[in-house]
Amino acid sequence: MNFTHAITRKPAESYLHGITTAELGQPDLVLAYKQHARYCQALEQAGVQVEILPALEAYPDSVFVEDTAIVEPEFAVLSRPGAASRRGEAAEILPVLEDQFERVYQIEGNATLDGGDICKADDIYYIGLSARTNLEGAQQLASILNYFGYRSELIDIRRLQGILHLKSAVNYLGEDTLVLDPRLAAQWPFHGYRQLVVPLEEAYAANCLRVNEVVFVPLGFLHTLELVTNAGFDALLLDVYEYRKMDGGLSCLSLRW
Ligand code: CIR
Repeated sequence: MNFTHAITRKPAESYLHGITTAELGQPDLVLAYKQHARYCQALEQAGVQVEILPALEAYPDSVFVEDTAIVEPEFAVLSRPGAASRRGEAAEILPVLEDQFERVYQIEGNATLDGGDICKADDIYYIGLSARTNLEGAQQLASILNYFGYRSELIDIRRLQGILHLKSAVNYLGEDTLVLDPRLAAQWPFHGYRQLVVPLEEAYAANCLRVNEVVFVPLGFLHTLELVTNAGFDALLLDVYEYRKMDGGLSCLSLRW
């Protein structure tokens, strides 16, 4: 879980018109910019070099840059976002990936895949099948990962109400520990891990993010904060409420490797 680099993208003014199911009202752009700047600063303070890409007005959801790729130090995979309004975000990030990575693969054809559905735990990749990631997308990614020696497991979340991406509900913190939504806790293959199960009313906070020595925890979820700190992690609280309004969370705002 050691990251030296990250990519983020500034929110566009069109962010207000992104996709959402949250029913938390319109984001406040000024606060969104502030929270984004603080997030980038927190990555830097955790020891990561951050490249901040310019806003893309044509793509309201483009601040959620995690969905456009899967990155490892030795390669990157360009995704093919499941939401039609987001598909063009992939082409926008391709030159950036080509600049940073020696090998860049692409999800192709009718396959769809959002980076938010990909949860890495040491040498295993859990790939969510969701409303955004289809079987073909998952299989294309699994075969690229396999070439590089990673195992993959598919996790079907299509029946879980209100869970957009796999990482909306489960995240790996290192030290064999998952933070997860109670609805995923019983699911194979998550049994074998030390589980920090957030209460259902704090389901949003299952999207915590480990960056080097620190675990980013969304502000406002006391029980989750306690779970993370009691498990021995150093937690850093970050306010991402303006991103929650558009169904996004801590992991969605960056690509890390
Ligand atoms: C969307 O619906 O695509 C955006 N409004 C939210 C994307 C959140 N991304 C993520 O969980 N990786």
